[in-house]
Amino acid sequence: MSSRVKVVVTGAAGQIAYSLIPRLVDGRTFGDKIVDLYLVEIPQVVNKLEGLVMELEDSFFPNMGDVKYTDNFEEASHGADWFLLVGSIPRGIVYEGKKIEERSDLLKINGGIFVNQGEAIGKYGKDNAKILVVGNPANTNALIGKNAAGKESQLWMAMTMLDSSRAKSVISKKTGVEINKVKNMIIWGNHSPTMYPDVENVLIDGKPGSEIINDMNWVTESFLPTVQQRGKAVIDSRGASSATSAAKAALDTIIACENPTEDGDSFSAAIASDGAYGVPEGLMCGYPLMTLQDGTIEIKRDLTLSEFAKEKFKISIDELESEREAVKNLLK
Ligand code: NAX
Repeated sequence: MSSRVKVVVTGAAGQIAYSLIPRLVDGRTFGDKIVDLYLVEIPQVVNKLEGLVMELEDSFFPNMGDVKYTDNFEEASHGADWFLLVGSIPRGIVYEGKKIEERSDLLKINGGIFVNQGEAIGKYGKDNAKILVVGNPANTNALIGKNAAGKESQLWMAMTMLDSSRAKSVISKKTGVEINKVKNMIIWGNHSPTMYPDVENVLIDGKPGSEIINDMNWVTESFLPTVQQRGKAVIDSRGASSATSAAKAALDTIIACENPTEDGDSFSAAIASDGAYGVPEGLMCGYPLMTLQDGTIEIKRDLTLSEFAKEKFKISIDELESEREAVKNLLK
């Protein structure tokens, strides 16, 4: 019999979740494991999940196990292997009469949610649970959650895979190399416009970007702003934030964690710094990660950053530090 995996998804009635949840049980993300789902929403909309569950039942997913929904996160968290924390208030919506555009507003509104969810994950999640925070501001929400959970054996991550996929797409278009031959696409720092997508250590058909891309004007005037501002560009066009691409990135993060990383490659996510690459300890920082054969996830440590890269990376580290300062009352 196949083994089982229990996955908790918050924000389950939201737009990312609508694209994400069916693909958790389609037999691809978790291979042949049976996937039990526990879907979580706020009380005002939790009943909408009945309809989503109907659709899942009607979709013929042989790998789908038990599906439950609730507005009680604690109840959902018991024995879970994976937590996909998508639920939060996105940029651009009107909340209590104010349009939420600023990161500082997002930090305040969303931070509180992650204290409660973190405590429940620490108490009731599996000891080796993996937690992927998608809801923005993702890095600092993850910092708050990890701190509240207080369990080092659990792995807290914030999603930067979407930024990495966006950067791969831009590089593929620029160089004419197929997107699946663009590897080791690292996002250093924060999932915010200060992120630094590493155009030098990326491997383009096996060769480093520092050899292939000899066009610093393109890097500074086109590549960096395109990747850093892509989320805003999607919002401006759709009137809603990235959804299907964000869902795909969450699935790709799970797949990257569940399977060994190929030699030379890495995947992007933010995890707690242990001081690697000079980042202050504890900050949830975007790093190049590798999944080893035994399933351990580690920071890839053998990369060199140019002075240009260090300068860009520092801007994002400084932002992460100021966000940590802004939520210090939520960090016990
Ligand atoms: P939606 O507004 O469509 O859905 C969010 C859902 O979360 C809502 O249904 C809401 O009721 C629910 N929710 C709020 N608080 C909750 C709580 N405490 N427990 C459970 N559910 C809760 O937003 P959507 O477009 O799905 O985006 C979700 C989050 O992802 C936003 O914060 C957004 O900014 C963030 N994003 C993160 C990305 C990343 O790369 N890390 C990219 C895409 C996206 O911008």
